[in-house]
Amino acid sequence: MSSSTKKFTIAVEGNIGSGKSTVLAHLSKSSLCEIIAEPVENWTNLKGHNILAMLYDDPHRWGFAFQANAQMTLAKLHTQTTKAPVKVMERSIYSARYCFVENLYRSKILHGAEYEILDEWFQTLVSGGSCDLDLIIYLRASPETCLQRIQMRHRSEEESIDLDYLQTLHERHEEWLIQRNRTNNSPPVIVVDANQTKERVYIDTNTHVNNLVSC
Ligand code: DCP
Repeated sequence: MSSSTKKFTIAVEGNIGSGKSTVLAHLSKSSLCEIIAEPVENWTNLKGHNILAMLYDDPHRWGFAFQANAQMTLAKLHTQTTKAPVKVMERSIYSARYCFVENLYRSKILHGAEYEILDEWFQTLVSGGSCDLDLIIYLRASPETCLQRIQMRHRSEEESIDLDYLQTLHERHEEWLIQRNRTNNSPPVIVVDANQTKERVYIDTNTHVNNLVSC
């Protein structure tokens, strides 16, 4: 396939509040990119149930159900085709597994049996190759910066998020994307300093998308 017709899939990853949505809104202006937004609307209104709020209210009760649903909705988005050369996803099934499921398990919120069920499901969903990525752009921000941004945007479900939670999620992202503890079939990772102004983050991200398409 020539470079002009080849298609690419990128996932934009990073902690809660790292700025993924604003980067995606910016990339949506490029004719190269088609954006697949994270299904937060599905999570705040699953046939009338706000499972994101339920998760934060009672993570022991709802952690498994929330993550099972997140895995399924993300797996569907991975199979979605696009016309533009670059499909840009907000998060992926991989961060659901390696950051959120892992974090809930290590915090003893998910039971070992629930963790194994989610993992087996995950392995099955990714085994066929339909969730493969060509590149991950990691918006790397300090947990303190993320907390400030979360507090500024006032998403009502997220009022209970504190620095400790963001710190542990940050560690999961670092293990996965910097220490590369999950090496099997991992795509290249580009790190963007997301503590910078959003204008600088846009410039850096655009450069990486253009480089991917032109190489
Ligand atoms: N979430 C979760 N488990 C997942 C995925 C997301 O608990 N597998 C939660 C964390 C947040 C909300 O869903 O409360 C959305 O988180 P994201 O970081 O995916 O999206 P944001 O909109 O917060 O990202 P950003 O602020 O970077 O735009």
